[in-house]
Amino acid sequence: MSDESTRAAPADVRLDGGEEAAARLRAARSVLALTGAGVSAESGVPTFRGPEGLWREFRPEHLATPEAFARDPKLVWEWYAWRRESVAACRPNAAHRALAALDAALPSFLLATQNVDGLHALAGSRRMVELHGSLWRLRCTGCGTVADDRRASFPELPPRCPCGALWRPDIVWFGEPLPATALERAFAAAREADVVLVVGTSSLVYPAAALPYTAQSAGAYVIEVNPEPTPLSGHADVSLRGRAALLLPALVGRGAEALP
Ligand code: BV8
Ligand code: ZN
Repeated sequence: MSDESTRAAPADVRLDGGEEAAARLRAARSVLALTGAGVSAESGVPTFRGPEGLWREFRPEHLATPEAFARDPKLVWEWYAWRRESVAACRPNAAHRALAALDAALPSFLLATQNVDGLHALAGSRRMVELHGSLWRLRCTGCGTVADDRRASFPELPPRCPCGALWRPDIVWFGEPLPATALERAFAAAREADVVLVVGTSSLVYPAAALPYTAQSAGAYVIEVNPEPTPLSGHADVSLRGRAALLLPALVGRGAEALP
């Protein structure tokens, strides 16, 4: 993990057109933040669709499905065990901390994350929904028990619940519905938001990717932070090209000092 991502951004970071974004954030009373794998990239967590997104010769889309789990639960669990082990060594970066600062400072705030790595909670985010579940929670395929589990490794793969059935990661796979309460909270926040901050996501996966559009049609100002263009970039009110760990502290810093 590079340590420059853990230091706050220098105050003179150029926001390249983000001055209005910072001003909108300063004036906002209600903010929805939507994050994806890119916000954890500078903590050393591989993104899904980046060059390092491969695991052995597999693509995530081929492993993160109920069909893959039914066909080969051991292979799917080897992927998740590998991800748990690599994420366990990662720490939140300045982007995670900037979002936690926004959470602490704003009257109305929600962070809707697609990430399953748990780094937002570690950084102190409180008003948060995990739209795609968590690497650190298991769900029994037999009795339905859901359990927090941070074991560094399992005695056997695939692991079994005391009832004898297989545990599965409590993660939303492709083709599976998102947790209803989390999704409702996220869309309610989108309808109320003055500003939506979309950070580190390729904006390809639905229904999470629909949130900024819902917010914008309800009058919100949409800010995107991503080093690359995405399908959202042409629709966002401003799309800041850059790394989250550098731009977010600058954006929020200029916003946070005057936040109500
Ligand atoms: C649903 C859990 C309906 C796994 C994930 C055909 C069949 C079935 C469904 C569909 C279908 N066609 C479309 C769909 C819908 C599908 C979908 O949207 N597919 C896409 C691919 C077209 N959606 C679903 O299946 C969803 N469920 O629709 O169910 C339903 C309803 C009722 C009843 C039954 C069914 C479920 C979606 C959730 C899937 N699970 N993850 C796991 O994590 O193990 S999605 C997966 O992609 C991850 O969760 C990830 O969060 C998500 C989005 O990816 P990103 O986070 O954006 O990551 P990515 O690598 O793509 O991009 C990183 C970005 O960061 C890049 O833009 C990069 O430029 C940027 N970046 C890099 N470095 C930085 C940075 N940004 C800032 N700073 C940096 N330093
Ligand atoms: Zn069980």
